Amino acid sequence: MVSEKIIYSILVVIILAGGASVGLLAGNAIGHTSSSSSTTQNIYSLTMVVQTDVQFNASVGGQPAFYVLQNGTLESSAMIYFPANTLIDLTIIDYDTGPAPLENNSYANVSGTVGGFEYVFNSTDPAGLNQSQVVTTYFQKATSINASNVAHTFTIPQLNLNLPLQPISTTITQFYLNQTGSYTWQCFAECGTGPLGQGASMETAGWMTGTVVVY
Ligand SMILES: [Cu+2]
Repeated sequence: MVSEKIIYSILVVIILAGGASVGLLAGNAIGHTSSSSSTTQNIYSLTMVVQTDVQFNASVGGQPAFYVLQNGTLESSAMIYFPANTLIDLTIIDYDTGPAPLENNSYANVSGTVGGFEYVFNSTDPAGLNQSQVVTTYFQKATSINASNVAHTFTIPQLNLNLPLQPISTTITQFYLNQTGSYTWQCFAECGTGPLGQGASMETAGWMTGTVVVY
């Protein structure tokens, strides 16, 4: 038990360190592109993390899950809150290593973001890249991801928001949600159990689906 606890603590530290450095990087990259604007704008920033092999239950075993990184901890994604009519800066760190088949290939396309693209940092693996390598080589502006290389999506169908996520990647997006209310968010990569991959995590709130509240 003691060693498990230590390993868990180390994992949390790695996740938090990774999140912080990527956040700084994103701030720089996006700050530079918008520096010509002189108006001050409220930005709501949120970081989410996809962890893999989280124990679902004894019969299912490990499943991937989305978490919200808040107050220094990974919290449930069953309810996610976003302010309406505010620029939302959402970073999603995906530690999952492999792709999953898409329910429909259109989920490989980015939609609902400012400019219709997302920034993809194509290695969340802490492999000792220096900052200049990261910025010049690994940051990509993408309007879609190769459909065979999507690990998960963060999708709010009713609000036309679709963010495809590559394996072992960090994705940075900016968007507005201009309609208050409660909406379902869902992953549309078939990453769950069963013949269609739509069981377990895919149908359980706080794993690969949940509610988004726009207030
Ligand atoms: Cu998924």
